[in-house]
Amino acid sequence: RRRSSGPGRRWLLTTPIFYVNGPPHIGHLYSALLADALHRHRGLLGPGPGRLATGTDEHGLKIQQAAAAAGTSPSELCAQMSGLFRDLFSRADVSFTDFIRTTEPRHRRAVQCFWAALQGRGLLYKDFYEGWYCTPDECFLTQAQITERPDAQGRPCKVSLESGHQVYWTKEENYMFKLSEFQEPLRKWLQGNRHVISPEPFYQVVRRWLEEDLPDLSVSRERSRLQWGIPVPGDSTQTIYVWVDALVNYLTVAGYPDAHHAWWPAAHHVVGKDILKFHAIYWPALLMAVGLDPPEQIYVHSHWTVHGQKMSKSLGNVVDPVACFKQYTMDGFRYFLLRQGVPERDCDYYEEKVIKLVNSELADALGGLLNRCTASSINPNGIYPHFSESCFRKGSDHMDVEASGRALAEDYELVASVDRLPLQVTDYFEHFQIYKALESVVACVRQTNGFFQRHAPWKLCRDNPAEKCWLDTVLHVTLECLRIYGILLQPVIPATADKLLSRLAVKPEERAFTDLTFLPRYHGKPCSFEGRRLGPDTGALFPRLETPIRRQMET
Ligand code: MET
Repeated sequence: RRRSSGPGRRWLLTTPIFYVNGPPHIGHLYSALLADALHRHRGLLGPGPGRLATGTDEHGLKIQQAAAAAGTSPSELCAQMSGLFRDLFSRADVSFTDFIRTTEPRHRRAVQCFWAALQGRGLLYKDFYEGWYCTPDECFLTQAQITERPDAQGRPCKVSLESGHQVYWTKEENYMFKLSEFQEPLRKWLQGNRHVISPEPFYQVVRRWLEEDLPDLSVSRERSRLQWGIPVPGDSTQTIYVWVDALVNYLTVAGYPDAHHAWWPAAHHVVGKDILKFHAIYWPALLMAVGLDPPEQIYVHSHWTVHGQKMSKSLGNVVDPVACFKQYTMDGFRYFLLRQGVPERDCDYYEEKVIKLVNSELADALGGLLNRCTASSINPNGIYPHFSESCFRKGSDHMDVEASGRALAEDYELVASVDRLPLQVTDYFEHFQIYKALESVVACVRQTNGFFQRHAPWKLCRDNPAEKCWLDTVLHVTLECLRIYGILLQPVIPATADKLLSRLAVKPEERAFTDLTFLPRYHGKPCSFEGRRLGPDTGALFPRLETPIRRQMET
């Protein structure tokens, strides 16, 4: 079992840096949220040192053309679009510690140093490159990777098999990187690191790619065709290929070329499956080429469809994340994407699905539970009441009703589930299965609601000492469950978790994973919460989302 986190381990988590030829959509947001949740989760396991970097990929033909089409300069287009990404991620509470733009001087310097290192090791040579190039994907394709399809006018045209985007024949003098020399080292690296790419099916995909031919890679373009990029040091007729430029951003944020040693190779990259080859083949090869270690971890996710269709400008179904925050709240939408997003496969977004999920799990199950155990009718003093061992007996034969106190077998099962939950959640996060972590939290929330319902504390009488004892214990256990859920949910729904924990009077310094000991009194330890006054009531934890009127009228 790998352990990619844990106290004392450094991590440099990264998202892809995003192309600025268009505004951000939910796919970009999803990448950033996955990385954010991992970053926050590790921060809760123990204090750093950890970083989370994101940013924008601003060079290349595609941006040059987008700017020309918009009648603006590339630098203006980049500044404007990069600002949109940055705003979105700030608004989404993505806890990035660095936001890199590839047009920054620190990056230009890193790329030029990196290039010089490649050249110094004799791994670049000039040659006539001839082949297919796909501008929207910014990549070179082999004959086997293209197919023919009619264009809008019905004329036959060549397109990429994978993306369907048009390709065109290029023939020019370029610098080539001796990628072919790295086929064996890459195979060895993967063989020795079965967990380096997760989920597992993507690891297998990369292994298969490495069984095929690995030709050398063109790493520059003629400056006459591509001006918007970093010039090749010492050769003003050539511009560095945008993917080499982009990948080096991970070193730039680590402090390359002077100060990256503390952070490299603690790199953990979150990437979409469409850019897997760049991250799992080209990037490790480039790193090996300059004598650096490949990344420690590559987390791969799939894409979002909308009503079963691919998002595309031409279909007009691109989902604007800012509108989603307005409609579902920030935490509501964060929760939806991370709870429904399964990295192995494409997932589908539609409005009703978000509303249903968020209402049932956040508003009803979690919010309802908090409401029930803090209601003044049931908890008139507004405190964290006492736990009584005579009601829940540790180590008793739970099937023996007499010896087990008032608690039933199902109640002991609840305690066992919540005891197990923190480790389970951490394990799921470490295996990049955040959706499963959330699923297991929700299962416990439902179990706790069952517990509350089963014992109907509203029917117990405070004036009867035995009943009061049991009533307090039921409330104590429920509040303890909520405290655990609040702590565990912080990486995914930070604002809601904060609201929940504040209502439970859990202080900011009591919210790390080291504070997760559940129900200490049951385990024979002191509980610092007993008798504590609850925090102020600031209204429903998560207000139910309304189905939009538009939809109501349609149905
Ligand atoms: N700009 C690329 C994309 O958006 C990612 C580059 S990550 C080094 O697909």
